Amino acid sequence: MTIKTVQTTPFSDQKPGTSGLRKKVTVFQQKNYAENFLQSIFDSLEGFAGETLVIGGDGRFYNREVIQLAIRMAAANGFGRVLVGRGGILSTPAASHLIRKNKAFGGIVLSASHNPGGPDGDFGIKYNIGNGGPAPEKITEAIFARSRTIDSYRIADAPDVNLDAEGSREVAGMTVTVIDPVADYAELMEELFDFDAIRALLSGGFRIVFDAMSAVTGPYAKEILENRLGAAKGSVLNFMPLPDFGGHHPDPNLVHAHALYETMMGDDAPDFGAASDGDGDRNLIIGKGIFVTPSDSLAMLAANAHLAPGYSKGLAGIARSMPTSGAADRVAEKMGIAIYETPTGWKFFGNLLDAGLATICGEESAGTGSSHVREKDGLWAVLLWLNILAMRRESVKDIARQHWATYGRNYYSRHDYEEVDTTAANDLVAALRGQLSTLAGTVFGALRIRAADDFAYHDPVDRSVSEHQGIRLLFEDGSRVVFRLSGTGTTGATLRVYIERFEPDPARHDLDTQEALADLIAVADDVAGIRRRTGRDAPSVIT
Ligand code: VG1
Ligand code: CO
Repeated sequence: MTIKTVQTTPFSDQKPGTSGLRKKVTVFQQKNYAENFLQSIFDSLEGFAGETLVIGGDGRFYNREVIQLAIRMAAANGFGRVLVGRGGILSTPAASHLIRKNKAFGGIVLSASHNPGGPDGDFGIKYNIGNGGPAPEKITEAIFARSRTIDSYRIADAPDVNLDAEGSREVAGMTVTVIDPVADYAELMEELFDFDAIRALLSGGFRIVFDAMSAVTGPYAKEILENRLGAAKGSVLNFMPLPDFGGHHPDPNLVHAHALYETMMGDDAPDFGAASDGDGDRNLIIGKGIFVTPSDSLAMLAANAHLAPGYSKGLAGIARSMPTSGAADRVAEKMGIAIYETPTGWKFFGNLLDAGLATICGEESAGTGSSHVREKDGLWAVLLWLNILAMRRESVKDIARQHWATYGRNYYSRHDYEEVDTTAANDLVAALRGQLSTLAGTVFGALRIRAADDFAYHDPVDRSVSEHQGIRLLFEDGSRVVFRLSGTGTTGATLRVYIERFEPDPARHDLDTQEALADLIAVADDVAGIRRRTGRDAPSVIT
């Protein structure tokens, strides 16, 4: 078997975003595009000779091709062993677990998460480090720098590996083991949660529905929810991972999981509804007649986590991304534990989890997770909810109401303006930055801006600093508006506007969220000139 060194020329656009490199499939299909990026990853790492690399993806179009490439290139670059999920399938949290469990050097996760798939959809490559989590900025910056000067890549001249047959074989001196993608992950879930209690709940008439959105969580949810926990057959919908996700966006929000929402709001709604995204790290939680915002879900999970065996000793701390609502802060305060506020993206939680400073983490974008892996974990959140419901034997709605009565309610919404002209979006953010020094003290009706800034994060563990992580307008009554541009989109720019208001009075906990936030939404447009600059009358997606 020969190892080839192939000459190449750099691409200028291989800068990893919030979560790896995401581009249109057609971009990845350019000659040497994926090869360059993979080699740039390997060139940015040291000391992996003979080590293990985990490889898997969310099953989207082009997954198998890039897996074959990654295997041949890992062999040529000197890895000793590759673990790959059968069919090329590994959910992001399962990949994180496998890296940790096998003490692998790292992993390559092929996914564009909630972005649409198919020949005209998106594809992505992400590198995870040995702790199982996304590579920190220091490494992603090194990968980008390397991608701009790369002149060759190394690849083994070997035939494709049969990804559909479990077992080990050799590729150019490296062992490739095709493994069951679900087994280890399911075992970990059994360690964390009281499966007997959940089984008892589900056999007592408690009905659930889980929409896998034709994405990677299907096989995991079928095995865990139906086979191991005894949920009624058919509880898991759209469980076959499809290369194009059935033509849908595998994004578990109220727009793309609308059918589930309708079911859960109907007269004969099941007791609990949930969904997950393309790569299985996000979750949507809807109780009978109530949508739980991801920010609220984080707070409610943290407040009740002790009811699950894996968290019975309590939490070391809670971490949330800056745009995520402050609901979790109130729980942390009451528990007397620390709360950490990080930039958007799971990579910033890794240090806190490794250092034992935080146990549960979450993002407003439907991501929740814990120290069990180093990625957010959609099914984990669903199982923690089920464990809590099994212990409390109250409805999701009752649990939410009691939570708000105890801690107050953080009305929260995110408005996304997708595929906006890139220049217009950059100008909008630049203009906001230009106003920062003069906004404090400005009054809009009953609202007065207390402070305005561009969020910077000082990592308490490695002391690294990450700047320009979102423009914040902080109001005197504790309300907030945050603006930032997405780092995961592939067409134009996506402007995200995050709006939050705290309401302590239980008599005012039944308001419509958009109405409760109406004056803040108006201020956001006033200050940023969203309509004027983007030409949009309304957001593309409201979550
Ligand atoms: C979005 C979310 C962010 C999340 C990221 C990756 O990033 O806002 O919270 O961590 O996606 O999630 P951005 O830069 O587009 O706002 V996933 O499930 O797409 O890997
Ligand atoms: Co995802």
